[in-house]
Amino acid sequence: MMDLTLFESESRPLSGVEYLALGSVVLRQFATSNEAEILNAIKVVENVAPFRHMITPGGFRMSAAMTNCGSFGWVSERSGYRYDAMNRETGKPWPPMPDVFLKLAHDAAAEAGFADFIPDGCLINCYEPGAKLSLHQDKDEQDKTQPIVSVSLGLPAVFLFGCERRDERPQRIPLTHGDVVVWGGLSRLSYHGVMPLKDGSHPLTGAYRMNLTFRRAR
Ligand code: MD6
Ligand code: FE
Repeated sequence: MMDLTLFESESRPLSGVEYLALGSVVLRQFATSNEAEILNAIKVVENVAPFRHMITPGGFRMSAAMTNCGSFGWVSERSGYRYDAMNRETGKPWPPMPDVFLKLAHDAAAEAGFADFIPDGCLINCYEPGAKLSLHQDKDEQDKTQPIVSVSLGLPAVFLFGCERRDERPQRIPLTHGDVVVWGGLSRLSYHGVMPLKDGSHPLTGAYRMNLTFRRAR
């Protein structure tokens, strides 16, 4: 992994930028300075749109619990994956994207070289020990020139990233609280996933890992 910290401006000395592949980077600790505000915003969202375990088209219960905010929420059901403006569990639209989320996603994308990223959806994943995410591509979004911005909070996880085909060996990237991964450009359709979460306790999230995945769906 090439370390690009030498090229950083002095205005952001805390965020190390690590190159993953063409079009993708890890911004170490990019979200840490706003952690309290971000975690409060998640509480506000989940009060309106509670976390739930969605069912995959293959009939499996996803091990991470999920909810959404913004104009479009990503949902998985027996009938398939889709973006939906309504939360069918509550019969209401998804709660609005908190300003702190919008700014975080926009600024992280800009830092990674994707100017003017305005997400219209944020999928929030809540992992407990043992929960995982199998290798997959994010391909339900219309405009593949827009990147994906993924924010990790709480317990550490090993992120699998970087193969163009599902049967290739992915990179294993340890992610800790505050790290942000941005992928787009030539790696926009890279397969990625999350290894089963290890037991642990984090001072801010307890026995959970939270992940915010920002997308431009439409
Ligand atoms: C993560 N999540 O939790 C990454 N993609 O670190 C994803 O990549 C993801 O949770 C598509 C649908 C749901 C997800
Ligand atoms: Fe994904």
